Amino acid sequence: MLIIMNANELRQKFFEFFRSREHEIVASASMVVKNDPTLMFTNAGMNQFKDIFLGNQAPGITRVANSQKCLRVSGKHNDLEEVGHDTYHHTMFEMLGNWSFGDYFKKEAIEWAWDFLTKELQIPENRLYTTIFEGNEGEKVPKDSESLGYWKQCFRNPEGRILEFPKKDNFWEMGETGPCGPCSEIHVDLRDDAERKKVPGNQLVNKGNPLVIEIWNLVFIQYNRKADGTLELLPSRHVDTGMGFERLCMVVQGKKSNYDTDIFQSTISEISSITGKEYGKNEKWDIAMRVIADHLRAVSFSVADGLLPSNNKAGYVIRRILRRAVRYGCNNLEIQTPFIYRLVPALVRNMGGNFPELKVAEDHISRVIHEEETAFLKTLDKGNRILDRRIEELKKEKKDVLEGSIAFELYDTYGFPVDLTQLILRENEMKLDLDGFEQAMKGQKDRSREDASVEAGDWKVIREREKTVFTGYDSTEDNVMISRYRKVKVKGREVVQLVFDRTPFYAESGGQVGDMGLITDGAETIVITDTLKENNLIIHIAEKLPADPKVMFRAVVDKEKRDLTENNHSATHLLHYALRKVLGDSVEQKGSLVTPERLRFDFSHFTKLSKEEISGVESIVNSLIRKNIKRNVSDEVPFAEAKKMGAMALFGEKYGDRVRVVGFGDSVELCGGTHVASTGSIGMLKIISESAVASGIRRIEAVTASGAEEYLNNIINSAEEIAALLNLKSTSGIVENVGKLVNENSALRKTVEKYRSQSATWIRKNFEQNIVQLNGFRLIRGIAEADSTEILKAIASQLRGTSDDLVLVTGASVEGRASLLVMVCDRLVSDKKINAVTLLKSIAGKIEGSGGGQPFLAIAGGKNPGGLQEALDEAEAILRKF
Ligand code: ALA
Repeated sequence: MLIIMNANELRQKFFEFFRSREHEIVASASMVVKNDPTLMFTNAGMNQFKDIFLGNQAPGITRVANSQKCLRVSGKHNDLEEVGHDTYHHTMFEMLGNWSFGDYFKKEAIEWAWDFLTKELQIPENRLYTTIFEGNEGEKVPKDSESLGYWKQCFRNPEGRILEFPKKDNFWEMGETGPCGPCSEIHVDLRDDAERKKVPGNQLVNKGNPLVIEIWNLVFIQYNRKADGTLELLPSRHVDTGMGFERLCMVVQGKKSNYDTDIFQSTISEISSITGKEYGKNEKWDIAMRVIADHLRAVSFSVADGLLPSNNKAGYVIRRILRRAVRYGCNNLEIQTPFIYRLVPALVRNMGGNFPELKVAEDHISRVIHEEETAFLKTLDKGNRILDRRIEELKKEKKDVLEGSIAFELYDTYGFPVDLTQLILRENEMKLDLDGFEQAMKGQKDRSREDASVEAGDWKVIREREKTVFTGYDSTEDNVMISRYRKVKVKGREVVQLVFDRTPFYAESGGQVGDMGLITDGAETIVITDTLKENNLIIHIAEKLPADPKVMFRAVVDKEKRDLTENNHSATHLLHYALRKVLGDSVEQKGSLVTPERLRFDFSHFTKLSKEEISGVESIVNSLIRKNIKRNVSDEVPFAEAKKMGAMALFGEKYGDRVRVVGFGDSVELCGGTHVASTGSIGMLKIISESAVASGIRRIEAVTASGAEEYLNNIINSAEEIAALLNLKSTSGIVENVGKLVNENSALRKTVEKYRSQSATWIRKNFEQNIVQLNGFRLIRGIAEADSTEILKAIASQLRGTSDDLVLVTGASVEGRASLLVMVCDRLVSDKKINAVTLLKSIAGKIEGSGGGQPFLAIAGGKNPGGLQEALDEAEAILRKF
């Protein structure tokens, strides 16, 4: 008998099972990946252990299990378009996994998986199928007979239960490169008895049947896929398993769809109560509810992990996911107002227990989603209007095909899916130029591929090193040996990446930019333009490869830049501390950038900082600087302990991480960056801007030390220049003096306006002395004595409202140049088709000028005031023909 459990109980059951087999249960790693250029989101439980598999990091413990939050919406594993339309694909999902780092292998992995499913959860054996790798000659990987043997011992009757599949199904790879190996999967058949009698389950394995599905994948990691496509044997053999938690819940809860489990039902019933539409009554509604329930999780967890919707990289991925949910809400559920944010509390109630980060960020997540929804609904509305306008124009032009470029613009800028555009066109009996659209799409894809293209060659290893030793906390120079290098093409430009056995160069991370500098062997000097971190490697970007990479080099960091950066980094910590003192403990760091020139600090806070708050923050920081507080660093603190010390948690810590705690008095932070020895060297901090970056997130930019000095000197110099212009001896009186000038200036403006309007009235009256009567309308024309085109405009505006049968053609010589103005009353524009722009263009040649405007008012400027009279005469001649 199947034992029915809710999701939280089931997760705990899995942990218990592996805990009793000596596994340590570790936390899920962040779903948003930092420091790995090949991956934006965690897409499998094994990601956080990649370096252990590759041998770059020693495992602390050899048996581990957990539940990992994964997102599969980009790169090698991408299920986005499936989500909602079937009942078992997701963007975000939980992967239950157990791992052996060079410890147990196939036998235990298979036996335990079998025991957990059939004994612990009592899933009947006759519903299970397993698969093994059939082997591949090209790859020189043999058939996995070993696993076959173990599975045979599991089943009471193995006949027809163990199936062989090729590389596509049974050789698992993390991405284009990286750890990989043959795998063995467990599939479950959930169809009812009649169906199962008709078609045996083994014919449906790996065939896309929603009720015959894979639930657990056991990967036997033995290889590393290299950039040149070949496999290299790893130093040890590992186990990496992944079980789809949502699918397992479905099985255990006796459901036929993942969305019918308690994981999703709480959100779906919330959607039902908001929309008044019941789940399970209408396929169109159901798809939308599944999409929304799924996407809500993906977006909320990403935001909890520190990501914000934006226009590039990972931020763009979650923006697209959220927009997809909004569109389904609009199209299928007919809700045109933001509502997804209202589902956040239900999600947090359901999942916050196992994922506390969700609970902490609940408010923030709701606000971010609300803001995105609101903005996107506006954009959709704009897109609708653009499409409507173009359809009207096409109708007038008697055309029935919309240009591909417009559909593409709607798609690209307004998030309009092309099938929606097509639907609207069909309703108007029109079609889309689909080829044109696809061409535009392809153009964009090519462009973004070029932008993102990074081609990395394979590493040439000179000396095996587990990890580079970073020596740059204490000094900025060291003797180093190259341990590996490779050539990399970034956007078509070739650079060389160097890894050393030890290095004083700080690699970009935690907001602090990477060091620059040089390496030299005495004969040759190579410039290092940047330093990056990739997994556990510290990579130096060099312009070229040294002639002899095997010798020893003196590595020298650009110390001036490093010192300036350190000032800014330590100041960032003090700023964080001061912000919490002034604004309260709800202030949390949301991001930072520390360069030699300035610092940028993003933090959670909902209102603009007042002038007093800003000065309060500055004054706390500057007094801490003047106290010259000594740096206090503890290295290699286990992650959990550091949190206990009260240091702020960061994003992206991984299992096994040991962290560094940096303190300046009461300011204590987890930080791997480099810092001043004592705060006095920062000199001073000056905030130069405070702004909003997203809902609930503010950004402060500041400068320190010589940067602050320069900033203040610039302001003082400007003040002194103003004082000199005002003939003042010092800057002390400039505020009152400038204030007086501003007031005088506005009074003068008013006087000038009054004078111009009077002058316009006088000139108009003069012109009205000799009005020319033409065919159904009257012409007023004349050259005005005016010192500004504004007077001509004033005459036009006085006349425009007074009657509906007037044309005004007037000009003036203003500071040696000619101005010409044509005004046509609205009725003449529509009835007589007199157009001010056309008329102006035909006479502007006389003043050697050009201009434009609207059908009722057009203005030109020209070089030749002598031609004004001729222009007026010409206008009259033209108008006589109407
Ligand atoms: N890494 C394996 C997977 O993701 C378990 O399927």
